[in-house]
Order: sequence, then C-alpha cells, then structure tokens
Amino acid sequence: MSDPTVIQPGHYGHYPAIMTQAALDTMTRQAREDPDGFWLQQAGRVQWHERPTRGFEGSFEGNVSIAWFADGLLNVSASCLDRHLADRAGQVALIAHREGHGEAERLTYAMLHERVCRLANALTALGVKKGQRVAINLPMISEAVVAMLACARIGAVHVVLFGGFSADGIAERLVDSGAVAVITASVAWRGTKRVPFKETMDTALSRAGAASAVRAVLVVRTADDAVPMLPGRDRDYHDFVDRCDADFAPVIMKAEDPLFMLYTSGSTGKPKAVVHACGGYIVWAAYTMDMVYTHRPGDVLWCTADVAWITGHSSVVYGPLANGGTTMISDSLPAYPHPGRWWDLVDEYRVTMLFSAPTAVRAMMADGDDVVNRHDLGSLRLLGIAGEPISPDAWLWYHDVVGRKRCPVADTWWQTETGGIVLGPVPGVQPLKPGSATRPLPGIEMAIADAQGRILHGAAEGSLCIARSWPGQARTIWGDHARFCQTYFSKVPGFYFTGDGARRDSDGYYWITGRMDDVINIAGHRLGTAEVEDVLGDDHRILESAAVGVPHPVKGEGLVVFIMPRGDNAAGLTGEGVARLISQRLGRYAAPEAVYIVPDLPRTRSGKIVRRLLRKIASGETGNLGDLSALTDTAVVGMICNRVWGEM
Ligand code: 6R9
Repeated sequence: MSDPTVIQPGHYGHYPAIMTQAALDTMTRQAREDPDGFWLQQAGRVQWHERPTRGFEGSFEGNVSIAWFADGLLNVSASCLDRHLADRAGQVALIAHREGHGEAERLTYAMLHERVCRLANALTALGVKKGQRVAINLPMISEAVVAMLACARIGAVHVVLFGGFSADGIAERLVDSGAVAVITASVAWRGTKRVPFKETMDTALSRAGAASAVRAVLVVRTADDAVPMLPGRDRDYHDFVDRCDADFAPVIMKAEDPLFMLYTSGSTGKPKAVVHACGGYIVWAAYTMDMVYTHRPGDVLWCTADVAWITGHSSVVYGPLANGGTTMISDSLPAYPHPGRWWDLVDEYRVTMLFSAPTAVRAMMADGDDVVNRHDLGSLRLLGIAGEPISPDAWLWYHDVVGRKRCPVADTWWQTETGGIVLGPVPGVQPLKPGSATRPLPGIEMAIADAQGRILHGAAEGSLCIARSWPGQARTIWGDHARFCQTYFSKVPGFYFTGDGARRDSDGYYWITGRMDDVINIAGHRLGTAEVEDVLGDDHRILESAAVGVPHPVKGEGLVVFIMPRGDNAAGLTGEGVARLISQRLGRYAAPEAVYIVPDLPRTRSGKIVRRLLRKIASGETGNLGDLSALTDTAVVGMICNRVWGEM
C-alpha cells in the first residue's frame, strides 16, 4: 500500500520532467565523486570571457576561505543578456506589471539589454567605478531589474535595500556598505498605502550625514507629484538615463570579484551583509533554477518575492535571465483590490510557473477556495515555495486547490547565504512529501549534527549543515570575516552551519524544524530578536527587553516583546509607543503583535533571560512550561502569565 502522504511522480504523468530518476542519481554520484569536474562542467551553463579550469579552492577550517572558478573571467550581465541576443533578442525577458497602470510593460531581451547599457553609461558618467557599491531601493518595477544588471555590467557591487526598511535601517546600511550612489523611486503603492521611498531616503541620507559616501541619487518618478530634488546630488532617472548611449561594453570581471552584497539578519543586533561572487553565484543561480524551474519556450515564471531578498535576486532576476527565460514581476498584493488578485494575473499573463512564500499561500487559503475556483489557472504547470516552513495542510491546499492536483509543488529550502536552492525536488522526477523540502540537489552534501557537533547518519534530527562548499556559497560578511567564520563555521567544525534545525527521514527527505538561533521569520522576512532588543535599549525608560517569535496563523511567526521599565523613569511608556518605536527604527515588517510591560523577566542564576519560557507564555503554552528550577525567581513566571493571559 502506498503511503498517502507521498505523491509519486507518476501522478503528474504529463509533466515534462527534465531527466529520469536514473539520470539524477548519476548526476548526484558524479558530483560526489568528482566535485570539481562536475562543477566545471556545470560552469558551461553561463557565458565566460575566459572559461575556468579551477574548481573549488579554500577551506571551512580556521580563517575560512571559499573560491570557485578562480581563473575564470566573465561579466554576469553579458551572460544574462548579450548571450541571448543571437537567438532570442525578440523574446520577452521581463514582464513588469504595475497595479493600476493597465497593461504590463514587456521588455524583450534586446530592450532590456539596451536599458541596462544606458544605465551602465549613466552610472559611469556619475563616476561609479568597478568594485564600488551602489544601493538600490526600489519597488517592484522594471528599473529594479535594470539597475541590478547595470551594476553587474560596470562591475559595481549592488546592495538592494528593502522598501520596508525604516530611514534608520537604510542609513545604517548605506554607511556600512559605503555605497557611493543610490537608485530609488519617488513613491510606491502597497494597495491604497503610499510608501514614500524618496522621502525615506532623504531622511536616511541626512541622518547618515558625513558617514555616508553617497554622491548621487537617481530617482525613478513613479507618480505625478513633484519630488523634492537636491541639486547636485539628485537626478531624475529617466531624464538622465534615457539620453545615455544604448551600448556599453561589459566590464570583464574575475570570477571571485563580488557581484552583490545583501543584508540579512543574524543573532546579533547589527545587520550583516553577505557577499556573493560573480562566477560561482551565476553558475549556481543558473543551475538551481534550471533543475527546479526549467524554462521552456513560452514559459512565464512569476516569483512573487521582492528583489530585495535573495529569492528576488536568484529566482526573479539572475536565474531566469541566465537561462534565457521570461520572468515576471508585479507590485500587486494578493488581495487588493479584491481577494484573488494574483489569480487574475496568473490568467492574464498565462503564468506557467508560480513561486511564492508560504505566508502568501496561507493568506490566500484563508480567503476560501471559491476565490481560486473562479479562475482558470490552466496555464500553471509548476508551483513553488520558499522562505519558511509550510504545514502539510497548506501544501496540500496549494497543490489541490491552486494546482488542481496537476502541478507539482516544489518546496525549496535555501538562504541568503546559500545563494540559491539547496533542498528541493526536480519536478516530475522525485516523489513529493507535503511539508518536506525534499532532498538536496546534486552537488550538495547535506549533513545533520547533534548538539555536540557530531555528524549523524541515516534518519536523524539535529542541526542542518553542509559538508562541502558549493559555487553559490556566500564568501564573507562584508567588513567582518571573523563574524562569518564564527557564525557559520564554529558550531560544527569543518561544516557550514545553516542555523536551522531539521529532521531527515529514512528516505533521505528533509523536514525543516525552524531556526535554532535567535532569528525569527515573519512572513518570510528574517528578523534577529537582538535587532529589536538593541533598538529598545536606546529608550532610556526601558531597563531591559526580550523579543520572541510566536506562531502566527498567516505570517508563520509574529513578534512579541516583553518590556521591563526603568522603575522611576518610565512615565509615558506604553505598548503602542514601543510598537511604534520598533516600526520606526527597523521597518514596518517588524511591527510586533503584542507588547507586554512587565515588572521583571525570568532569568537563570547567571542572569540570562530565559526566552524559551517567554515564547511559551506568549504562545499560550502555559500548561507546559517545563522545568523552572534553574530560575532565580519562579514567581516572575506566574506574574507574567497573569499579565499576558489574565488571572489564571
Ligand atoms: C530563501 C530564503 C532563510 C531562512 C532559512 C530557514 C527559512 C527558507 C525554507 C525555510 C523551511 C523552506 N527557510 N526556505 N524554512 N522551509 N522551504 O528564504 O532566504 O531570507 O535568507 O531566509 O528561511 O529558516 O534559514 P532567507
């Protein structure tokens, strides 16, 4: 009898699988036996100015070093654009839909190439040089894709900053990255909400003051209203760029030159930017996206991720374009102006591969099946997800209701640090298990370690690690290589530690159990609890605070904050005020679900706040608080329970 929780590939009899299980097994074996040979062969997926002959060089020990294809020369934008001009200049590369703006913009490879060249010339005219950083802070409009590729073309390192960051968050990242130029927009719309990009950037730049190296700001005018411009610094994007030359010879880069850096959250308060290298990253993006999202003629891939996340980099921009596909972006929301809006767009643009986040799936699930059923959705052939754990229920809803049981669901596990998909199915080849991110792609040697750092074999649960480098691996943390070594390579010596916990079943499938560090995942956005506590530490009325993640039905996790006021100096301190402070300082995405002002926090004898207990209390698991004997004062627990849940 077959296990009901396993869906065999034969179920998708029509699915155009790219290989057989036997071929996949062979690939996996080759990659294991001769990794350098395997990856040098995969490197042929992209265009090189000088093809590499060297595979991996480096070590996960000591002062970790990671290099791939070190003698290769290339330009990533040439691989994503110029290479396709010979045979698909007229094929649509990018569909850019803007809510409320009628028909989407459709840019062919030739048009995208031209726009990227013009911006490359514009940035050069502004004095931006190879190796310098350019911050991109844009909504989901075509200029965001153009901007990333134009930086790649001139060899500048792009730093895409999320539109949800606060002015302080942007200022901090501009200073840390040393960005010399900024590309932003006047405003964006999130449904009916106006998001003032330029205003926030102005505030960020004035707060950063002399600490920022930004000399030039290009502003895409996204609305008709007047935009205040600072003469000498700010320029209207299209006025300036559209007059620049339509040709720009790509700057030849070494494979190990940085392509971009991207900020992500870890377990300390300071945001960190991981650095990705040109050669390894683009090979990895092309390889992983082809293994899971193989583009065929006529395919439209819509990955709903914001370009400010790694998913936006690899699955919206670099992977699809390296593979010569058609990628779609949209600034729409799933339920605005009405529930089912994304299904309208799937039908309108004949989307064949839809890639989203579990949080969006859960939100659309809550709108009910009728909303989905009113749509055709016949163009879809593959559904994908990444970003957070998905329950088997939500997985099956996506599969049965959205995919009408015709489309495989690819649950892909990866990280900003991994550059691209690590765990995920080759659709139509492997059996699927709802709730599992399946198995590692060929070339990835996944491992599970116990609490002592010992590697476990067979079915096991513990911390998720990777035994050997892969081309898309982040090379360092910008300006802090020691932190890179400490964060990822000290927990399990000789292995890359992901920060996640996982269980591997007897079929070799992985089930992610969640983060093992102090990072929470709010609707797919990583947030370090230490970032929140750092912000609160700046309010002199707050003596101490503890931020924890609790389960949330739509967002996956929500933020709950406990505040201990400073005895006699806490006048005016309110939960709303604290919530406002967090949103202002970090960004809207970090807004807490609840703030509790409590007289004390539970502590161990060495003074450490026991966040595990606070998490249980906040999520209502008060019947099962576990052993409290290590606490200095157990009465605190009852007091906090009362504060959160009333008299018990
Ligand atoms: C791609 C991306 C990485 C963290 C990662 C893990 C969680 C990502 C997941 C998943 C369960 C999946 N995560 N994919 N958890 N199942 N399929 O999201 O990168 O923003 O760096 O987040 O997200 O906890 O460690 P990033």
